[in-house]
Amino acid sequence: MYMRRGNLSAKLLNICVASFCKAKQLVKAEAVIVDGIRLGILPNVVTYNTLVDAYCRFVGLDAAYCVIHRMREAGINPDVITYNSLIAGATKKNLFSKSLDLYEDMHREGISPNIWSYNILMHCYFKLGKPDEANKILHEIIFHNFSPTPVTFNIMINGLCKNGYVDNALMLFRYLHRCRFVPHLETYNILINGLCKSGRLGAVKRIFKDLGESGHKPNAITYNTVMKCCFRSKQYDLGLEIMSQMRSKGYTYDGFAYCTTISALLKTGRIYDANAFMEEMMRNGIELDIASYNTLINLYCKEGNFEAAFGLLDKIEKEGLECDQYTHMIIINGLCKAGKIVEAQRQISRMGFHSNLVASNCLIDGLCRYGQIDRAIELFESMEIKDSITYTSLVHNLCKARRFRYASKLMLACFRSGMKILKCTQRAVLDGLRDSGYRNDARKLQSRIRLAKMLKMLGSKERWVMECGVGHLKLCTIDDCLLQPGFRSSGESYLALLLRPLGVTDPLSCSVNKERALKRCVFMAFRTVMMSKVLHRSSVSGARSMSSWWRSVEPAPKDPILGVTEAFLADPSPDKVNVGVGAYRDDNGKPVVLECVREAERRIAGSLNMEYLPMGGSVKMVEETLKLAYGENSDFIKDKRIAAVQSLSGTGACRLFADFQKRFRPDSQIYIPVPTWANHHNIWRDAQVPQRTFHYYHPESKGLDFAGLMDDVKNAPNGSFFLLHACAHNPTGVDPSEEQWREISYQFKVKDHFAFFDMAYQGFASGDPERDVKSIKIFLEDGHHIGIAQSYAKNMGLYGQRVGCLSVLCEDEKQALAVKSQLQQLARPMYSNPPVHGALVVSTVLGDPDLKKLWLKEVKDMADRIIGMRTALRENLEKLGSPLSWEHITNQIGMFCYSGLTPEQVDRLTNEFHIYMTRNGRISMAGVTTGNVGYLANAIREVTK
Ligand code: PLA
Repeated sequence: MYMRRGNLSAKLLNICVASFCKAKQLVKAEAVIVDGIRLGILPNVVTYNTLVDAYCRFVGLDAAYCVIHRMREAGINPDVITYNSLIAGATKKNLFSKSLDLYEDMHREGISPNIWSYNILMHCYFKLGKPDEANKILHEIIFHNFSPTPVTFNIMINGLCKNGYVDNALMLFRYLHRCRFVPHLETYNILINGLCKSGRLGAVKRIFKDLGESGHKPNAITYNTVMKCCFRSKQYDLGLEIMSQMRSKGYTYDGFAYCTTISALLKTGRIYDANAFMEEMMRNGIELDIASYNTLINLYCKEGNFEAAFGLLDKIEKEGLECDQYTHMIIINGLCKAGKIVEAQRQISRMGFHSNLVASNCLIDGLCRYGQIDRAIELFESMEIKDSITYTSLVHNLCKARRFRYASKLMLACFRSGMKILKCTQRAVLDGLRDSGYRNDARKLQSRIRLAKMLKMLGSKERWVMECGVGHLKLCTIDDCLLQPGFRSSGESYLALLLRPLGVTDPLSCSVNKERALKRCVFMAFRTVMMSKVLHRSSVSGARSMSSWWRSVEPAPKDPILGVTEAFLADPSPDKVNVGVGAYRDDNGKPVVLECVREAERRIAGSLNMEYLPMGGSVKMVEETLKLAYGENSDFIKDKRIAAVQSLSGTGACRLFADFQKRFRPDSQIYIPVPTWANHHNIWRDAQVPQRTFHYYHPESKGLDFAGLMDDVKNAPNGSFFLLHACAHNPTGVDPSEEQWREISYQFKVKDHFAFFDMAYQGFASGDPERDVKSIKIFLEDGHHIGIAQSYAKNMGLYGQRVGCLSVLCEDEKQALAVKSQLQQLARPMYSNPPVHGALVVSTVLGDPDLKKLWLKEVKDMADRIIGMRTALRENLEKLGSPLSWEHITNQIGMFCYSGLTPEQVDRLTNEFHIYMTRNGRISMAGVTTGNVGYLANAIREVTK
């Protein structure tokens, strides 16, 4: 009990809650509230705001949302302070777009922002790289006569500087002076920092002077920043003067200040002062990190002050710090550069760096610098591993020593090992050879360079196994070929072997000089192989190859659903049954054209011209379709808040949305249920939207994995896209209950997820299209902005007509118009505009009350026949004495039964009984008839025995 009767007051409650929140003790704060309620003190808006703020700071936005939910349940609406906490919370987590969205939410709730909301908002805009928007906010603040706070200006100045508008920041700063706002010291510091970062030393000096006159006293941050700026602009003396001013004011020096000062002193050649500083720093026990030590060691080495450098090395050891990989190398490099080769070698052996490549490279460089090139060559030859730096530095120095032939030999060796040498060094060698009269060598070298480049292009290093189109050919470098064991003696046969696949039978017959001929032939073979490889490559990358444009195109795998129909059609058996694709059949197994559709066709026959529909399709059809999904009298339709276009049936709607998602939320992903209609994966894959999955089906219970689903929804990053089946889930036939949909919707709200409904079977779940949109209705009631893909393939039997609709619910009419125009823009280069006939059929059926009634009846008939077949299949299986449970056949709804048959069992059904279905065990109940249900049940019984 944290509250006791006697001193009861809401104020006291709030004080208690606030102090616990401040101390990060949220559990206690909650306990106080519970106690309060028990004693009759109800938390008020201040209490809740304190909690929201604490949760935002210490826990996370989701937790804060929960508090807001409780708050609303208690009848208290969030106010500007609540929203400010949320916005600040999102901003702190760098979720800047989220902050802007929250700001919009606040606006929508009719809550006016205060100066703090504006401040955070400005900060977000800057972070998002939108200084113009931030500027607009500042104008709004001034225009609405809100009093800007010093923070307002700090944010503006900082933001402008960081976005590269230093001059505007300066202008704003001067404007402050003119308006007699006295800028705070922090404002000065921010401006100085910004100016410093863009190298504006002049302005820094002026502002620093102003600061002195303004009555503020510069603090350590000011001094440090100005000093840094001076050093950065190489004004070491000025920097050092600032440093002494700072010291005279008694500000303590930190590691950073020491380091920059020492570095400046060294750069101005005041080694003595630098050492004094270093000693002082050590005396003061300032701790440096290893990177700072490395910087200092490097500076000392450059100055040739190795004593100090080694001193620092000792200090590092004494402090128990770990040297990183550079520390010793810096010293070794410094010693080499200073010509102290012996010391460097001593250091190398002390550290056990004998076979260290970097250390050896330093040594080679040092030896060459000080004219000991032969020793460098000696060292080079003894090295086991070399890199391009090793080669480049030696070749470069050999050129300097005018030893071009040796340089060219090394250069070749370098290429042969698959490494590069600097272009200018290559040129120096070639020029050098030519100038010294070795023209032939230069020419040879050049062709070798070309060859090396070609090989590099082929991605080859030392040896190549290449495909030459006619057969496999193993090739080595030319020299390697000639050195093959036994090559010289049985050269001809080896070569013949090499060249046979290329159609060369007698390579040597016409030549006198065998060895030259051999070399030449190998080289020719080489070139042919390389050419074939190049051609092969370019054919892979889409260019023309010699034999065919599409040689690299492999047959695509069969579609798991439509491939079943193909196989079914190819089967001559009279017993064959197709329960693969989800297409409705009558009880004779024949495709059905609905009576309402036939009547509509009669009515429109001849009235139709063949003009293009607009890019967005038939307006009338879209209007009727939206009514089916959003409700006959939906306000969203009246307020024109829905962006909708006619689509190429359900698939086209999904694809159009996926492309839209990729274009306008390029970094987003899509969460897809497991399992789902197989084509969903293809659609979002081809739209290049990364896919994630969420739990949906529980194989043991053959029902919904609600807990798994909710966990995945909760764990997905806020603002994720989810694909949901509005009803009659394909393939499982398992839908969430109404209560579960409500919970899903609530969690989506908490997490700010986007729900995209694929509604391919409206009417097939319950027999009534209106009842089947329950899920969508719940989401709409909860205020979600959703997207819907609708299809008339199944519920109007218009499979091949490809009529459907994509809709996206927007914030207002303006946004809806923008979204619609973008959807049309996406459609235009894909298929320009949708087909007209089916759309006219749909609008005729739905636009006529009698035809619509007939349609509703026919939908119900189809659904009822399927339900009847479910019972028949189950009963048949049970009658046959199958010991397994077949309850799920009648529990599941919609067009499919997710039977639980394994892929092997499905294969047996197909091979032994000519029954075709997808390998995931999905049975399209629409293909089951009174005539085949017994046969089907028997076959299933057989394969599940
Ligand atoms: N969404 C789902 C969940 C589907 O099952 C289907 C069709 C569609 C969209 C797309 O239908 P539409 O483009 O023809 O409007 N699924 C079928 C056919 C019926 C198919 O795979 O294309 C199936 O057998 O699963």
